[in-house]
Amino acid sequence: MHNSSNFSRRDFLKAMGAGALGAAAAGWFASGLGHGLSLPSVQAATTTFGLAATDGYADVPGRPGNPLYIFGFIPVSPTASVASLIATYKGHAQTSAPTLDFKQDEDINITLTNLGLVQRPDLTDSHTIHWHGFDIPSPLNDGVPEVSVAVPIGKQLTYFYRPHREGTYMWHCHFEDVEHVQMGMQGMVFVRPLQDGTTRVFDGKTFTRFAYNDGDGFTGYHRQFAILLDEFWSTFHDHDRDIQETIMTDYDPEWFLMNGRCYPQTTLPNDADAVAAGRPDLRIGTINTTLGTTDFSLPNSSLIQLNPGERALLRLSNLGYQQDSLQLPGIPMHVIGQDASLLRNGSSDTSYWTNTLYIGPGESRDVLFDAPAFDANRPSGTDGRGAYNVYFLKNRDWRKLSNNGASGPGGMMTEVRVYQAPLPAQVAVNQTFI
Ligand SMILES: [Cu+2]
Repeated sequence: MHNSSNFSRRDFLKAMGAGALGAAAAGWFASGLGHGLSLPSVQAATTTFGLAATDGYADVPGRPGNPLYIFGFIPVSPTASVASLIATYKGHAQTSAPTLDFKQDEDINITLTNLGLVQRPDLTDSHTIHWHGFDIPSPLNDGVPEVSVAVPIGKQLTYFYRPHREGTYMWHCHFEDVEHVQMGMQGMVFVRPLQDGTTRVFDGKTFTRFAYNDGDGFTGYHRQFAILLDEFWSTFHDHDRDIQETIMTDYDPEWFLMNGRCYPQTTLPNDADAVAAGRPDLRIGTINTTLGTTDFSLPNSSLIQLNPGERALLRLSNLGYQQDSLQLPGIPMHVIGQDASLLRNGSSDTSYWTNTLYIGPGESRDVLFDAPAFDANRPSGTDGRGAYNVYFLKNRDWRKLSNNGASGPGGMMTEVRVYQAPLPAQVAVNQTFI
């Protein structure tokens, strides 16, 4: 902790207006529904919600019976006591973290509670929330512990935000950040533009939702999907479990992730247990070997479900330590945003069409693409929504399409499914229909 002697944490909370907590609507979580929170249908002017930080385990394909030790953030009630949160959630981490979806100029209160670690009671690390790429007026809310404060075990801190710039970002813990990010303390955050809710016609399509305040519907979309790219390196996770040091320059990850999962986990629904989906070999509900419980430790789907002709917005961020290149064979990609900036300014349009998208660590991209017509002659599949055509959004590096040498395709890949029968309207980002 870096508390100064004349400004206590209590003063800080008072200054942040923590007394208003609980008076406003709950946050709009894209996922984590299995933890008991529901999706409110209305965005309030002030959004208040809670996150808890702890450890847990995640099953990864190609390593049966030996889940990876992880750290993570889970969505919790912002008004629950520390004691009740510890009793309920300690040791039940998830990764990736809940996707945070806000509107421009909205006030946001996030209460972070540090529950401590079950597997490593000796490790007394604090945690923080860092919104990567944002202009933050006060370092107190930026989560860099060396220049502000962090949350010790058993304590709570309320962060305050009012994001003024729309776009796609990412967030993570900044305490021992190379370690905590690799261990799983990372997620997507994006800011929807004030233009949302207005109607624009562009390219002959009618839009009410947009990636940016573009003025004319240039960034309009019908469905949006936020996908966080990352890698898992077993050495780091095993060493953290076993109280050993790791030499980070030996970084050699075996799992390449979208929203914390490897293909084909990536195509399973949000929060679903793969056992229930008929694929017990792909458990995303993990047996917690320490607590003897089942955790939904990989809750966030990357499945992209579309109706023919719909325009999709892909919000991509990379919090791994390697550059990635993504391809979507059969569908051209229009890159309209980079690092939360619209690639157009007046008559200067630097957006581009590509079949290979490059994205480095700490970077984000906004990509639009149109779902093709349904074609009964294309290779297809069938799920609970009926027949679909499948397109693969995948890393172009074949070494990142494997799950630690297990047979079959794996790694950083997901499916774009274009359905014959109409899907319901999308209410939440990354919503899955089963
Ligand atoms: Cu942390």
